[in-house]
Amino acid sequence: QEKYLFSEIEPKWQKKWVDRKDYQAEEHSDKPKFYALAMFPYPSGNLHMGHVRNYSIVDVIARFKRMRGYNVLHPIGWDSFGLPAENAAIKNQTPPSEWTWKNIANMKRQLQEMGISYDWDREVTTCHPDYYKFTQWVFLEFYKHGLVYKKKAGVNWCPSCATVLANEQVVDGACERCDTAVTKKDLEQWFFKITDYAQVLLDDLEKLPGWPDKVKTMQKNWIGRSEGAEVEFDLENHEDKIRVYTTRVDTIFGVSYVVLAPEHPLVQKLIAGTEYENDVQVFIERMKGLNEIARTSTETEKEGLFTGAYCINPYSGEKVPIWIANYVLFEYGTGAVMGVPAHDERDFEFAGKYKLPIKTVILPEGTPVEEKDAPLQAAFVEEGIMVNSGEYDALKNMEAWEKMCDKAEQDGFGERKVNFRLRDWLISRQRYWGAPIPMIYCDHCGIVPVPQDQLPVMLPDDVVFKAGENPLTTSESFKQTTCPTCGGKARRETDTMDTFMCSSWYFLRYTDPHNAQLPFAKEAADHWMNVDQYVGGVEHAILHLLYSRFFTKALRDFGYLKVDEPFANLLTQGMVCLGGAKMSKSKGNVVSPEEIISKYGADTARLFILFAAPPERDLEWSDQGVEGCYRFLNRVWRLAAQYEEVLKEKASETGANDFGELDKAAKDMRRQTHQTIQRVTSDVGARFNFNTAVSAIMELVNALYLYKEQPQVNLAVAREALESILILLAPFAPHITEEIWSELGHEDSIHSREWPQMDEEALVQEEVTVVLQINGKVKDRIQVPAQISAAELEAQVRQLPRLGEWTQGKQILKIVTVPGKLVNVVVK
Ligand code: ANZ
Ligand code: ZN
Repeated sequence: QEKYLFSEIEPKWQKKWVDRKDYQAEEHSDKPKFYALAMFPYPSGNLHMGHVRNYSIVDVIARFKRMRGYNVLHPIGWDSFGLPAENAAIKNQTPPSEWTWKNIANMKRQLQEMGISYDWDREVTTCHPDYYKFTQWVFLEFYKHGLVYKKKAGVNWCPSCATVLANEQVVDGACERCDTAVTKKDLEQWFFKITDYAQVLLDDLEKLPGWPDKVKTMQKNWIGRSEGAEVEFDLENHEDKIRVYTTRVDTIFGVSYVVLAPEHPLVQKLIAGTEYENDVQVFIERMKGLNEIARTSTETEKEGLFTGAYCINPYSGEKVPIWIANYVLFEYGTGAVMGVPAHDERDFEFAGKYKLPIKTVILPEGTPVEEKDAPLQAAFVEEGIMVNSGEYDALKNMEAWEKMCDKAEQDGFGERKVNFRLRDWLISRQRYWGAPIPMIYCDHCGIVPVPQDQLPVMLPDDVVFKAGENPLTTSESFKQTTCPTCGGKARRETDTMDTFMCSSWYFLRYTDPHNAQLPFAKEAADHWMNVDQYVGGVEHAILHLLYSRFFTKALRDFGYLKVDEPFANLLTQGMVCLGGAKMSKSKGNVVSPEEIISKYGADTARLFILFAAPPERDLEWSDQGVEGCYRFLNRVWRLAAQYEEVLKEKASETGANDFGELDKAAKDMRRQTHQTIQRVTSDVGARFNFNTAVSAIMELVNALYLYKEQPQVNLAVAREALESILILLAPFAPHITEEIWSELGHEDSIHSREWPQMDEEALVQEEVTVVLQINGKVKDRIQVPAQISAAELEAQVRQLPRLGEWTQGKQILKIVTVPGKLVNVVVK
């Protein structure tokens, strides 16, 4: 064929690969396994360039590993529950399922048009009852093991729409629909006890050398382990005590106030019937309107109010005023803190604003003790020597820390305490398009889990979609049920699950996607897990990865699999940008993959996106870059066309390895072929430097074009070069390489070929000329083997017959060698 007609080639091979099931993972195989996984997409409607990048990266890895002799599992599926489908349902009055399945069909077509080597038999779709049945099953399993509980928790509430809002529906603190200020409302909701796994989730980050450090740091900060102490302050004129959590008990002689979170139940007791009651109540109401982020942001002005009550410092016996303030969170620690303005920046600011005393209790080492009461310009937050702290004076503050904790423990007013920032995971959503939580409320029996053999709890169709209501509560057929225990009348839970539940175990389902009894069989999971290479956006670096790790560890503890970490290696790909900004609809700077593919073909799109930047870096879109890749593929096409005829003729005469006598040009050609094999193998296999791998292939193409112009061409060498180009390029541009491969007369798929072996001998550069100097003066030029070492070169020079003549009996002091270049003999 003369012309490179990608629009004919690509669909032809895509169909063959799918029909022949070329990329099916083998159930039983002697080959080592390799599990390559891209984060599965949300079916929003169309693929964007971020998807193209993600899936192209994993496809190169999967294809490469297959050619390297692995039994590769490379699946795909759909993270298909969630809010957009429900919003579309309200807007278009079509069921969320219709919208979702239509999008899946479209995106599946687009994926197939990219020629990604998926095992389509393992496709999973989280909104399909066959899948969410097991999401429910997993929920019940966690429930059985005491890792699920119900409690009251605040949700975003729009007073005007009278509805619960997801975080995404709150824009700058207001309802996205009606712009009313969003408040908090307490509802009974379901939680997963991820905090039981906080320590091990932290510790096991150590087991993940194949993860980017930045992701591990993000996880670590999110888990937020904090070592401190809880200390009790007695209340003046009250039975109750205030327990504070502090990481700096060593500063406790510097406490000038104690602060409670506005929601702290003690606040009501303290103010009841006092002159402070009204003002405090107003303050609390105002705080309820603000979410946690707004309240604790360093940007936010610290605000507080005195409650009129006092407590007693257990170490100093001093009387301490009790305040409430916006920056104290009820959900963290004990919801109460001690304020130490001299040693905490936030407290320093607060004390300045409200004229509270600032008392130094730690001085920098070396500061004269006389300066202990000098006014401070800023909080001193470093380590130092204790002052103004009674019996602890003159100690290093960390020693005082230990002694003070000992005292609290001995006297029973406190103890050492480890806290985590990590909260339990609120999985309840007051939404329709999610997996129904499989729980039943019976007046007799209370909360009854749906027996696992009665799953799935199906989403009903007879629901009304209107803004401001959980559609599930509009379905009587769904709500009314019978109690599995007593058979009496009962009511179904109408909350559905956070979609992160669906995505926390999908990688396990791929190992056994058709299992009707269990989410996956242990043997299947044990065989395929863990995922050898996971690739996705850094936006999932915290929650998705943390929840998936939690699920894997818990399911391991329940006995369902043996690995304890789901993802052995993680690659977080960079963004695709245009004009320096991430491509996004809202910025209007998107390039549609479909357009690029129809104009240049999938191979060009893939090649560009892999060539333009290393996978972890951001990638700047460039039309010229795309053109360049397209031209390169055309060049490969023409190169093959020109060789095809000659090669076909000679193919029978020359055996695969029968190169005969090689002239210099042929040797150079072979050397570059094998250098390229070496380069691409390590760039792709060890470092994911796809861009440099592609450049090396491009250079090899150039070299072969030149070689072709030689008066005498060794066809075995040329063919080896051409076939190497094709095989090395195959993971990047799978269609064109497959087409040329078959045109060359091969019956098998290029993608089932073995990856080429680098031939050490071909790398040998035979002889080079080395300059010989005596005391820096050029005396001669000698021919030596190119690969010669410094020691060998020196030995050879010492044996030169004419050496004595040149040195004229003088003593040789040393011989300086630059292998491949020169030798300098220093004499005296
Ligand atoms: C007194 C003190 C003095 C503190 C000092 C710090 C420095 P991490 O490391 O994040 O655990 N704190 C405790 N509970 C809080 C809550 N519910 N809301 C807001 N702040 C809270 O931080 C622990 C420190 O954060 C604690 O130590 C407490 O302030 C504050 F020189 O106690 B510290
Ligand atoms: Zn019952």
